[in-house]
Amino acid sequence: MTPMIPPMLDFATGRLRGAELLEKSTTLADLHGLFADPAADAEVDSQTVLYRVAMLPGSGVEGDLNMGVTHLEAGRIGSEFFMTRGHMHARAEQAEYYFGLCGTGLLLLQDMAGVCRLEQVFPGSVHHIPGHVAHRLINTGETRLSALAVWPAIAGHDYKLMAERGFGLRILAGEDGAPRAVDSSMK
Ligand code: PAN
Ligand code: ZN
Repeated sequence: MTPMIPPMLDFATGRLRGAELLEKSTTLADLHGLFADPAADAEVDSQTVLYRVAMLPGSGVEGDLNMGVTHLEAGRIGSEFFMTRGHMHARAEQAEYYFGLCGTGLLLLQDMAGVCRLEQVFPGSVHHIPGHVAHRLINTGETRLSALAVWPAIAGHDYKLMAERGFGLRILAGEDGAPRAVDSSMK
């Protein structure tokens, strides 16, 4: 019997290979209204791809797991660093793991009470995202940020909840370009 060659993940670059991947790109236009500065948003080509997710096709059945790699580009809209849309799981109790592969950034976590915390993302970082916690990746570095995610196939994505509530923190570049967390209600 010849052992099969499974799909492969290059941990240095986040590149997934060897399977028919599902790929989704998210452009600035898809994230319309998410960034704090509409004038800065309007200055950037709306078709700019901010991030891509490459996923192994999952069966979707209860008990199965999905895995995907998010590649989030480096850049800013005004002073605000590129970020993912962010979501709560549709089955909110379902947890997830993120693993930093390359680049540097932050994982913004927000619970149902609106309490936020940040974790540093870097090659080798491990992030447990409990159930009932919304999550968003932010690239604060100068190169692409790639992170592996593993989550239950039944979790689903609820984007509406966080579109309505908003995340309580924004990550902006200071005068020196270094990231700082700012209360979203402050201008
Ligand atoms: C990730 C995210 C991915 C893209 O795979 O879906 O980083 O972020 P948005 O889904 O918020 O656009 C995950 O958390 N899956 O559950
Ligand atoms: Zn998730």
